[in-house]
Amino acid sequence: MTSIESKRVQYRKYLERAGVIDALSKALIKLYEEQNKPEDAIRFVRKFMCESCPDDAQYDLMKNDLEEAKTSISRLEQELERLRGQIKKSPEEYQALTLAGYKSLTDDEEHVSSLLRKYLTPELVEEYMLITTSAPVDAYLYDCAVSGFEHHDSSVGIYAADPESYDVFSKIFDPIIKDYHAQQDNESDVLQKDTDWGNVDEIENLDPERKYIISARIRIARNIEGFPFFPKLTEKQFIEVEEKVRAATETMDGEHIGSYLTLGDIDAETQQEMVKRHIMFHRGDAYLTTAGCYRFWPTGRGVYHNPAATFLIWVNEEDHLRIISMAPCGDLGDVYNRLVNGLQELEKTLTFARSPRYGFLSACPSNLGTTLRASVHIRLPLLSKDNERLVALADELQLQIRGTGGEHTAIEDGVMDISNRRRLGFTEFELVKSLQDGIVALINAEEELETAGQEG
Ligand code: ADP
Ligand code: CIR
Repeated sequence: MTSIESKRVQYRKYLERAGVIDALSKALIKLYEEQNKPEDAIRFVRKFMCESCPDDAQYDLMKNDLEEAKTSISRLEQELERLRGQIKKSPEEYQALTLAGYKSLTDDEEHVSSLLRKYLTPELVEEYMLITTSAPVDAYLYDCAVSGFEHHDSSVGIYAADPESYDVFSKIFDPIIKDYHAQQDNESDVLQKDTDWGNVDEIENLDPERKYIISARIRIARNIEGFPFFPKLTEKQFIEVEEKVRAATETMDGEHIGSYLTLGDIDAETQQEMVKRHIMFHRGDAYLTTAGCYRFWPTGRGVYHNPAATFLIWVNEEDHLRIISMAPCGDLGDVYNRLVNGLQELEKTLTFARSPRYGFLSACPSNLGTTLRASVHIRLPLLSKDNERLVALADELQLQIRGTGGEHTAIEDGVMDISNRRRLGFTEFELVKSLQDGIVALINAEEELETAGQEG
């Protein structure tokens, strides 16, 4: 007997000894004898074999228990956050955490690509680890860098805990910002141009035949002046920000008219469904978790949107506001126009944090300046098979490629999210136009591959 055959025999004997063959046979005989064969045969077999399986009523009870347990966990988590917030770390603790975080980052020889690692020197750690931004926020370098200290695979690795962090810790933020936004040789005091939405009519429908583009979206980030960013927002401030945004949406007009939904009122299933439709954000990004973004969740979080879900405002996701315009096609012009009008309405009542050097301020340095990310979800099956060419083209065109589930998700079935990589150093119009030109170039490249395939 070969060794495989002998293993088979041994396995069969084991199944017989354990009563598995007998139990399965009985279930199959029972199914055979059933006059009305059930639609779900597997459920029938499972039920027959499982003596202590719950009946439907027990199952409903267990489901309710689970829901209650989840609510209770969420309440306890909030309570824990509140209590944690009351424990103030001493300067010595901050110092020890900063030194340990920096050591772990620099000891890691495998993950070396974050901008935090590239620019944070022992001298800067020494200079900054014990100073803070103004009271009552009192943000330390550690509050900004904790995410990068823990996640060595970060691309940036640092968030500003409040607007002042950019100035107080400028020797670490400034080179990171210049590097990320390709401004290395810019010696000017002003890195961001004045806001310019340009001639909206020059932005067009990029795929009128709906062959490649599934949807288009432009978002900008805004933070309300006078409040810290998410790492240092208090529970009360999360609520205040939400209230300010909700009040500002009351004057919305025309296609911007919608309603505000606070996250606490949305059940988990509906929320999941809204995330899938790209209407709502979810909790769970590992980098943001470490940076403290989900403290007091779901307090102060929510979304405003019109019935068509083409104009939306996310409240307290990563920034205080993410203002979003979308369309289920390639009409970038329509999307752009709606975004500009919606923002201008909000600006009548809200004042947003802006720095003379960096433009509009966001928690993540990658979003500074215009804070604008224009993206299309696009199907490029041939180009996506030639990853090297796709990446080279994207680099040349200053485009970023993500999965369609959002940042840090994978590309599936040749469908990807392509957006402008840079947000600072250019006007809003220049960036949207650059995405438009980039997408036209990618579609041309895909068409060339289609033609080559037909000819070859
Ligand atoms: P952002 O930083 O722009 O908010 P994410 O990559 O985290 O970016 O995406 C947030 C959400 O927006 C995700 O649900 C993502 O699928 C959705 N999204 C991004 N671009 C588009 C697009 N062009 N069409 C539809 N949904 C989009
Ligand atoms: C990181 O550093 O990787 C995360 N904190 C996210 C950075 C922003 N996103 C990006 O560069 N694509």
